[in-house]
Amino acid sequence: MTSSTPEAPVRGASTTSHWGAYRAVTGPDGGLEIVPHPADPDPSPLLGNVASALRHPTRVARPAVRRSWLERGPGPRERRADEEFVEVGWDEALDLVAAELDRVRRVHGNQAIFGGSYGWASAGRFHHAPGQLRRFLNTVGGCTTSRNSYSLGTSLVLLPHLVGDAEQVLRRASTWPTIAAHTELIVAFGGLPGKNVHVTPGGVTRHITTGHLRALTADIALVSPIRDEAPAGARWYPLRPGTDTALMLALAHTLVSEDLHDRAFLDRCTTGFPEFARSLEGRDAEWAAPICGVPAADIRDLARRMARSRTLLTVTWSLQRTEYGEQPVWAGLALAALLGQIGLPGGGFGHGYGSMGDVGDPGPAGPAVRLPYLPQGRNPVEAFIPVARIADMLLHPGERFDYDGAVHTYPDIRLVHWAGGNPFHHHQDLNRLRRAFARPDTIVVHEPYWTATARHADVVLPATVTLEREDLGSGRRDTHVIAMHRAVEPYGEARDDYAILAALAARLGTEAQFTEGRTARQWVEHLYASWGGGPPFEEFWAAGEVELGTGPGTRTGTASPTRTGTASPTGTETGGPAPDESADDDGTLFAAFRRDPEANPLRTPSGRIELYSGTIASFGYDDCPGHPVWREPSEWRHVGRYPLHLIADQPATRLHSQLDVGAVSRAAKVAGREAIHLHPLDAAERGIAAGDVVRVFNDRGTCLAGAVLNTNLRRGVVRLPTGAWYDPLGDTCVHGNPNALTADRPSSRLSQGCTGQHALVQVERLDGDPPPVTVLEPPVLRKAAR
Ligand SMILES: Nc1nc2c(c(=O)[nH]1)N[C@H]1C(S)=C(S)[C@@H](COP(=O)(O)OP(=O)(O)OC[C@H]3O[C@@H](n4cnc5c(=O)[nH]c(N)nc54)[C@H](O)[C@@H]3O)O[C@H]1N2
Ligand SMILES: Nc1nc2c(c(=O)[nH]1)N[C@H]1C(S)=C(S)[C@@H](COP(=O)(O)OP(=O)(O)OC[C@H]3O[C@@H](n4cnc5c(=O)[nH]c(N)nc54)[C@H](O)[C@@H]3O)O[C@H]1N2
Ligand SMILES: [Mo]
Repeated sequence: MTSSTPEAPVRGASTTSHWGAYRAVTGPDGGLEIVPHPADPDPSPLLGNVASALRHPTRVARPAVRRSWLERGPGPRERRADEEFVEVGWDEALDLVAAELDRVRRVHGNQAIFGGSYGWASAGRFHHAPGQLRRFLNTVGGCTTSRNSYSLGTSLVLLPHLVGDAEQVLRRASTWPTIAAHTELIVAFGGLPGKNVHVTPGGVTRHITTGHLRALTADIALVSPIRDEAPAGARWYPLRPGTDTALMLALAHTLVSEDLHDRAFLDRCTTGFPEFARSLEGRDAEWAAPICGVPAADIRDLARRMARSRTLLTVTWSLQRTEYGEQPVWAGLALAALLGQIGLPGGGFGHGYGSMGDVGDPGPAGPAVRLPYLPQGRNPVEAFIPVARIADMLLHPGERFDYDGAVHTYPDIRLVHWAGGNPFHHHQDLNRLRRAFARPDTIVVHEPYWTATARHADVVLPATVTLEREDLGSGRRDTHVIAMHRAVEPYGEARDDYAILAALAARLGTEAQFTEGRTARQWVEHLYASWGGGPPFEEFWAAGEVELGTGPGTRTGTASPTRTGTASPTGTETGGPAPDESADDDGTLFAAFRRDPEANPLRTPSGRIELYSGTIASFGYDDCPGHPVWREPSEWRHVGRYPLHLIADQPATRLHSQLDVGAVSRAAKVAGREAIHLHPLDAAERGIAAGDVVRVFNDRGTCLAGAVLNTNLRRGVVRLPTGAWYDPLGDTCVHGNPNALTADRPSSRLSQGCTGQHALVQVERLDGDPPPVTVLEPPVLRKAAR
């Protein structure tokens, strides 16, 4: 990576990514150099993965078909990651996939096709792979889809019941400048992890969050089992993982028993305080202290400080990615309501500060931009799953499941079509997912890389990466719309997802409907024109960007630039089609509600914040009753045999599993495996030294990792981030993917969200030679004999 100054504009291809805008220039040695956008005050270290991964041998060069599928045809089968693949020509691959799509829809109906295709894919409004795939599948009769995200699967179901709208809490809370001006105390459940804020779905040109985090003057109570990356001067409350709700209830108990709660606010703006207050009986600081490992005196003291200060209570998204993940969000909201500061600048409740770069980012001056996206068409199939129920669905066709007050049935899936995601990274209990992937007749994957998902597919279609195609890109609070130029030729025979799907559509008779007669470039021009926010396209393209709020005609205060297409509830956490994003920020919706709750009611049954929800209570779910409760995680029954709490959080060195073969990600590996952090005393007890290869295991599986000793962990807690490319040898991932260990257990019957953040494990030193990592090489590939 080299740097640049605004005075000396860099030529080369402009582009953007989920971790920032940059240019690709040809360096003196003819290689590609990645230069951060000159306006970016704090470019992401993840840019260092791009050039090294671009031509890595694990790129998929040609269409490839699993040998057993090619020879014996579609059908359930064990799909081994180490089976041989046969490389075929594009025409043959496309004929095979089109014929199989056609067979499945004719014989079993379109609901037998799973096109949920969850995943972050790449930035770019047009070439967003899951959106492309769903548009295509909708032209051929539709498919079973998925709802919500792995990011926020629990909160997106819960919050509408409590405040009427998840967006209200997620994106319209106080901005960092407002926090700097007003907040005296930040109580950060889950911390404010700086490692996460370089990422915003769809892109970001100016990374400002790290700067704001460094400049914070408020007192910070860091409530987390991990102290890494805490802002300087934060006071650490090293609680036991999964016990935040107990701590919050005890804080609430202290406020109520010492009469520090804001009765006027509770009367005017909330419903259910009496029920909530009753449920706090016996939930005092002495009760919570042994559960969460925070002394009772500290709990009382913190509650009192919260009551005397302008307090922002924030909960990271990680806390809801757990069993009973509703509870810390609901209890946190209720606790903030007791303080009576919801709707005041710099006070109240926040969700996701430090989880994503755009939370708290004021964005461009003036209203946020509504960007165009590719219309998805209409899906006539009604079957869906909450996104993290993928393995359940494949293993249990016809079985019923609860979700948000209704009962649904899992469809019988025969064909899985995935583009832009890596379920063998993102899903839990990967040994179970392997059994689930044995059930369908056919699995088709579009991928630039030989990821574990590609290696578990039947047909792998090589996709281009961003630098090999043209697009336009911008994120939710971005200050720029970036012209994404093509910098290099496609790798091998890789094609754009759009071209792949257009060719499939041609074989199935829907090409005109899918393409509307446009080339990829014409679509990019069309989307740009329908946005209507910048100078003429040619000017935009030559300049490489439009800066929002400065150029003529940008963000005409008049009306929002038109969006193309219909809003879709999926994909917004992944840079996909976004619902309406109006420009309210700085808590203005809550501010208006607080000023006059009768005139500006919330979209809840009571019009107010629901500390008790009659609706949720009426569902009768044992695992999510009508008010927040502390529940011991069911995983804890294994604590005798598996005494260590594993935290499987987001990796600092890449985005999920993306570009794990890149230089920054590789440089952080220990003995070629993902690094696991252990407290030195926990390591010493097990005879583990820094740099050792260790076995991390429980009843579900095992993975190998490289030991790092870290005193910033609570004792008994180990941290192994997600995203090492899954490399199975039996039930062991030799490369360090923590989803070999996590449970495929939903948050609750209400939301059915992902719970991958936590698991209990044991760790021991691996003696002898560790088995080699194989995922840095492509699988065994044969040329088709003809
Ligand atoms: N244990 C545990 N598991 C977790 C989490 C956790 O906290 N703990 N977090 C979860 C969360 S929040 C998330 S969001 C998920 C993330 O899960 P994913 O979004 O599935 O992860 P990515 O690695 O980003 O996968 C994107 C894939 O798309 C491919 N790709 C990129 N561009 C293109 C393209 O243009 N076309 C095609 N066809 N493919 C492309 C990439 O190579 C990559 O393999 O993981 C979840 N998993
Ligand atoms: N570099 C990088 N940034 C990313 C991503 C990435 O892959 N790489 N992914 C992006 C995506 S898709 C998402 S959804 C967000 C996710 O944002 P989050 O879900 O908030 O992020 P995580 O890193 O999984 O977890 C944040 C922190 O929560 C704390 N924590 C874990 N368990 C507990 C607990 O029980 N109690 C308390 N109090 N604290 C706990 C740990 O300190 C952990 O580091 O991150 C985004 N940012
Ligand atoms: Mo996420």
